[in-house]
Amino acid sequence: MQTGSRSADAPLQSVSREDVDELSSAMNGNGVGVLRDVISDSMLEQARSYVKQQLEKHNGRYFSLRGLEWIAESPLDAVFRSEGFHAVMEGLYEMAMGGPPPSDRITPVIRVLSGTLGLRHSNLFHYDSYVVTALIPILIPTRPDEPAGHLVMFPNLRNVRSRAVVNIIEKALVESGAGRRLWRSHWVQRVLGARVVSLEPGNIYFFWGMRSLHANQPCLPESVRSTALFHFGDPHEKSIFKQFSRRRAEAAERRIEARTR
Ligand SMILES: O=C(O)CCC(=O)C(=O)O
Ligand SMILES: [Fe+2]
Repeated sequence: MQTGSRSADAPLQSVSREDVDELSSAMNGNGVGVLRDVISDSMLEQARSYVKQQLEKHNGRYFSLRGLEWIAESPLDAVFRSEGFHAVMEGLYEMAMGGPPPSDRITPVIRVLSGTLGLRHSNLFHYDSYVVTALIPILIPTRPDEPAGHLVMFPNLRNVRSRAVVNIIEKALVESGAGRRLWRSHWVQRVLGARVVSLEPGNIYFFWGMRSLHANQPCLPESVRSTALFHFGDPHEKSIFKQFSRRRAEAAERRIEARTR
């Protein structure tokens, strides 16, 4: 159990076992399973105020926050702590892996794309380190003359790697500069059957983050695009090789920061 208690009287309490089955089939089929209209307008409004407030603290520049601190002070905490949400995440993991998850920890992340640093954080194709990813769109650009920053994915391009070291080497290659230039190309996206997923606030999008190479498309530097990601089930969490991939990710982040100064 993670900090804070789970709440039964909260969003997603009416999600059934059949809903989880349906999500899983959609994720296996076209890459994404969607729970529609499960985040209320008032929760979205509050989440947007939270984003606005945080963006001011970050001087209007791209930022992302990871872990238990931000979620505790965000309105999305109600989703994060709900029993229904945990049941969906655990149910999906078990369906994919045929056994219980290594822990019941969900890792929450918020991303706010804004300015030129936001552009640099677009089209960064990657595999997540977790089997199940849930994405809640908070703020998506909607003017007809501006790009919305859609999610693009190559659904289920690989299987979950049983060995951590294989996973780390493969991620380093796929997420290299050359690799990313390849995935960004429209031709490669067409040939490999990439899917463009337009995100509608109110819905929750589920996909196999560890199997599906994915990134967000860019939006205008003067627009704000914000998503919350919930990662669940890292089969390699106890591996001694984990620190290498963490260091690689941190170094990549520093390089992106340095290029926009
Ligand atoms: O913001 C998005 O649309 C995707 C972000 C993502 O894939 C991640 O943070 O792992
Ligand atoms: Fe991701």
